[in-house]
Amino acid sequence: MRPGRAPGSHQAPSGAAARVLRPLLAPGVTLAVRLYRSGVRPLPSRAVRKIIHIDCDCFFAAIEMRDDPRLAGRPMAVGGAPDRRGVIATCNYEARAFGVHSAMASRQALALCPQLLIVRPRFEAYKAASRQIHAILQDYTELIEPLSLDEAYLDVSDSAHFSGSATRIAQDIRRRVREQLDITVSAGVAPNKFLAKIASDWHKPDGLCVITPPEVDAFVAALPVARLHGVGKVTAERLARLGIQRCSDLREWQRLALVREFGSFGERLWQLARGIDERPVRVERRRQTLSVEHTFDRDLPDLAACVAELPALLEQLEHRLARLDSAYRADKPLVKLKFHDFTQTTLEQAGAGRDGGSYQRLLAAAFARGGRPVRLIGVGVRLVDLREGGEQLALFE
Ligand code: DCP
Ligand code: MG
Repeated sequence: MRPGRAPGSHQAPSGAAARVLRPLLAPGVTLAVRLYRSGVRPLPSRAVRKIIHIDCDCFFAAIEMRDDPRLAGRPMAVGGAPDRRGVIATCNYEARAFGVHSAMASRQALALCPQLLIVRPRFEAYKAASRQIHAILQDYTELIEPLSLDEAYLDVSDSAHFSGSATRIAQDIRRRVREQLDITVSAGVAPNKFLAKIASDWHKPDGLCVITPPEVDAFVAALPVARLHGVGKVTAERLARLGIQRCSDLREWQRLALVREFGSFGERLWQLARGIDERPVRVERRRQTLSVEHTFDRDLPDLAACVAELPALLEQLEHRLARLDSAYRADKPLVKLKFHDFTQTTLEQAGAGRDGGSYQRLLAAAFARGGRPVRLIGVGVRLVDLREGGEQLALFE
């Protein structure tokens, strides 16, 4: 990837808008982001970024196959027992060929693939491998955002390694993980986080995909909307009903029309469809939500049964909120439901209070999306990080 100007980048604003906004804003990148979010055209204040996303291939399963080679070359999974309510944490690619996947009930996995071998997880081994990978990543940049044990973003825009070539850094990381840990990792290189993450998945397993700035526009246009961050099964179905399959379809929608249809997520959809994602790589991950959830021993058959569980969950949530770091402010309420078939949906409502009535309304709306017995209920709040000037941002939104 070579540095250059992003397609469609714009000059700094001038005139009345700048005069009104400038006194309220901090300089630099934040300025760009804030103005952009305020509706003024985007104005990248620096050269295009170089983001790498790395993601190990069938991570828990890869560690198990490495440590016991008898497991390799046959369908295997890591997870809970098929009796009771065990679920698959992950499985190797041989098992995936049978349709087995993460979060599937172990019993269902065995029905699809009777010869599947399911081993119990060994979290200590996974954490040790994760620490080794992290140590490798730190040789290239300090700007690392771990997402889970096997996944991280790196911002190598200012890295001096390999003459600043993000592609060669990604190749080197893959080589070193293979040599030192004896597992494979896929990597994506792109100008932002959302595309880097999609890219790391593009040539999985053991793949590298690079999306250069000039390639972004065509790549995103052809991208199925279901691949977009935040578009789950329910939203994908809703988009499909509107005739939106690919980002090129999404681009035909006015920004306001999307906001009307999807609330604040409509704004995000509008941006993603154009390959825009200004989120920085955060070294320290900020909490974005706080929630409590419970998986029930028996599925809850209807809405009334779900509503009956609300008071206990809300009480737990209040306890957690009481211990919340003062750097955060609790904002809108959210409800998550996982249905008996493991599909899930999350709903939140801007402007609603955190009272029982709000949660009950959200629960009813979430239940209506699935209309199936419920396996898990989560209740939570979205958080505003007061250190990020989130309160100021609200002025412009
Ligand atoms: N995991 C889990 N339950 C899930 C999803 C994942 O316990 N529902 C665990 C097991 C995975 C690990 O987290 O090995 C990493 O998750 P990924 O989504 O990256 O999946 P894998 O690394 O297993 O596979 P892939 O090759 O698709 O990245
Ligand atoms: Mg992975």
